[in-house]
This record gives sequence, C-alpha cells and structure tokens, in this order.
Amino acid sequence: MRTQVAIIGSGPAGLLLSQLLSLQGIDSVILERRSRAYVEGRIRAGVLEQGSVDLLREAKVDERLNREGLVHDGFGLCFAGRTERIDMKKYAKGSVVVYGQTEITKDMIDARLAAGGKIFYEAECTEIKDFDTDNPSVTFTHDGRSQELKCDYVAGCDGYHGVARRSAPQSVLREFERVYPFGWLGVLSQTPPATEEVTYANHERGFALCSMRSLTRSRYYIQVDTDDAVGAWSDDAFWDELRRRLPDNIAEAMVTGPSIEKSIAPLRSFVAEPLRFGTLFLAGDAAHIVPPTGAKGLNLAAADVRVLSRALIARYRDNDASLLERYSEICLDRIWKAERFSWWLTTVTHRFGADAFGHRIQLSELDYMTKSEAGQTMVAENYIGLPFEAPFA
Ligand code: RFL
Ligand code: PHB
Repeated sequence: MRTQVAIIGSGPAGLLLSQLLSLQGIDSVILERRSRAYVEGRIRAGVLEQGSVDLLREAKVDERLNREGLVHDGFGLCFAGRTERIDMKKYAKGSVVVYGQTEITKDMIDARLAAGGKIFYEAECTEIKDFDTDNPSVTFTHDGRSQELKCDYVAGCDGYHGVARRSAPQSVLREFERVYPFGWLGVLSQTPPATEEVTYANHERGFALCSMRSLTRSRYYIQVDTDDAVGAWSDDAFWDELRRRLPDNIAEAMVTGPSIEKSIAPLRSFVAEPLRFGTLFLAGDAAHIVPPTGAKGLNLAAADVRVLSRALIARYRDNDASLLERYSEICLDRIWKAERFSWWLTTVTHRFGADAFGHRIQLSELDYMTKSEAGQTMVAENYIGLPFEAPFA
C-alpha cells in the first residue's frame, strides 16, 4: 500500500491533518490502534480557541460546531470565597467556544469517511522505517497480519504513548517534563451547568473546576491524590467534595445527578524537541502534554496541524520544503508559551501539600491578576490563544 502522507493516530491531530490535506488533493491514510467506537467515546477536552475553530471551519467540519458550540466571552476564577471574572472580550478582543472533543472527533470521522478518506481502525503501528530517507514506511498489524504502508512523509499523531516519538533517534531527541503530585477526577452529568462560564476554583481543600458541554450537560473536576482509585469516589462523595470547594452561591445553585462518566487523569507538563526527524513529524500529544488547567491540549494539537498542513501543502503544490524544515522551530515557540500558561494556572490554583505560605502567595497572585489591567490582559490573551505568526495567521 502507498500514500503521500501516512498518519498514525485518529485523534483530533490526525483527523484534522488528513481532512485539511484532502481538501488540497493530498492523499493520506490514517492508521488507528483502537476501534472507531472507542475513539468516538473518549471524553476529553471541551474548550476551543478561536484559532482552532477557524481551522475546523477551513477543514469544513464546522457545521454542527456552529449550531451547538457555546461562545464564551469570559471565565471565572474563584478564590478566598469570591468569584472574579476574566473578561476575554475586553482584555483580548476574543472568545472561546465550548464544544466537546468527542463531538469534534465524530464530526471529523464522518467527514473523512463521507469523502472516501482511508482510516484503518484496530491497525496498530509497530515500526516506522527509513524516515531518514525520502521513502519512509510504516509497519502495522491489521486483521491479524503485518502490513506495510509506504509514503513520502509520516505524521506521528499518535498521542503520548504512541510509537512515533519512541522511534526518534535517542541521540537527537530531548525531553522536558514536570509531573504534578495530583490528578483530576472528572464527572460528566446530564444536569444544567452550575455556572454560565467555565469557572476555576482555588480552595484550601484543593482545586475544582465547573465546565459544561451544553446547557443541559455539565462537566466538573476536582483535584485528587495521584493514587486515588476512581471506584473509591461515589457520586455523592464527589458532589459533596465539589460543593465544599466552591463559593456558597455556586454550590447552592448546583444541580446534581448520576454521573455518565467518571475518570481520573494524571497531570503532567511535557515537551519533546525537535518535532521533525527527516521525513517523520510529531504533532499533538505525541510531542507535548499540558496539564488540562487552561484547556490547551487539544488547541495545541490543532496549532501543530495548522503549521504541518500548510507546510505539506507548500511542499506538494509549490515544491517548497522550507516550511517543513522550519516546522519544529515554528511550533515550539508557541508550544512553550502554552506550556508556561498551563503550568502557571495549575500552580496558582492547585493545593501543593500543607503549604500555608504558598497558599497565601496564590491568593495574592490571583487577587493581583484579576485586578490589574496588565494581569487580566496576560490571562485573557493566553486563554483565548496566542496569535500565529505569518504565514500561519
Ligand atoms: P490523541 O487524542 O491521544 O490521539 C492519538 C491517537 O493515536 C492512537 N495511537 C495509535 N494508533 C496506531 N498505532 C499506534 N501505535 C498508536 N498509538 C496511539 C491512539 O489510540 C489515539 O487514538 O492525541 P492528539 O490527536 O494529539 O490530540 C490531543 C488531545 O486529545 C489532548 O491534548 C487532549 O484531549 C488532552 N486532554 C485534555 N485537554 C484539555 O484541553 N482539556 C481536558 O479536559 C483534557 N482531558 C486530555 C483529557 C487527555 C487525556 N489523556 C490523553 C489521557 C483527559 C485525558 C484522559
Ligand atoms: C472541560 O470542559 O473538560 C475543561 C474545561 C476547561 C479546562 C479543562 C477541561 O481547563
């Protein structure tokens, strides 16, 4: 089998790349280790930057997003028993759109398959060969037998645990990591959201977050210990703990109900450098992880794909490989800024042990950041997503 771009992984990065390339007549094949139902069922991110929305529009997968996405011009920060609002419209002239990653994934899979796109599910890539040449290939197992996909380029969109980053030469690859001593316990429930906007809470008992998927479906998170078992958290225990960590007016307004989904995710910051190894490119979680505070994970994956798709299009249309050569450098600049913001928001909102001094510093920083014009501008412009440099704007 042969294609122009072999894409490993049918998460948001792989699907969006395939869709954007296909609109320019560039052929790709997606290889996905899991089943379609599994990929479509994963509950993950929910907040889209305007730049990600624009890219989904360019990819012509925005029809349902336009109808069902909730546009938010601000978000809440609770601390010391009160709630402050970051006005994104005022301080950064922008907004975000609340629309679940699950829905984006479904929309993109539908669009790819409707256009005759090739996605192999339950096709696990085991090896990437010859990516130091112009004739790389990917070995994968499908229907119980080993097969080979030859191509011009390989896009490693296979997430943090994928094969692409592991294939990179260890002499060149550098990895930067911070593991946080806590995780997030998330609950999805068919209840109206407690807050109109996404609201992050710093509390002495630990961090809490009120989010939503629609006007009738809520998504909440609380900070828990890394070794907590999800089974040890009954719905009632979750709702009780969440209420304790929120200001009274929000806790009292909250409508609770049975959880539809409940899971614990560890928190980590991670960046791999570089993102290009000959004809192999890393994009999305394969290259970097952010803690979910600030909702940058999915948006960073879309940002990589914005750059990679344009670079591949320039290569095929104009025989210009200069953007492909600069892919790593262009992406890493923005990646590190999103890493910084996610790390910062995590640092000022979570509980790090019984550190009373640290907690006072957090409250002081949150008070400053929500009162000062400069502080509010920093928070707002990072939350809506930093601008892209030409020619990617
Ligand atoms: P994905 O979505 O992980 O997709 C990678 C795909 O590659 C497949 N794969 C392979 N396929 C073939 N062969 C192999 N050898 C393969 N190895 C892996 C996997 O099955 C998978 O389908 O990466 P992508 O496309 O880069 O997208 C990134 C986003 O999904 C991610 O940044 C966010 O979802 C991160 N994230 C969250 N971000 C937020 O902004 N807010 C959140 O609330 C939030 N919650 C989460 C999250 C990530 C989680 N993970 C990865 C554990 C919750 C969780 C549980
Ligand atoms: C979510 O709705 O899942 C969500 C919202 C904001 C975040 C992280 C997750 O920062």
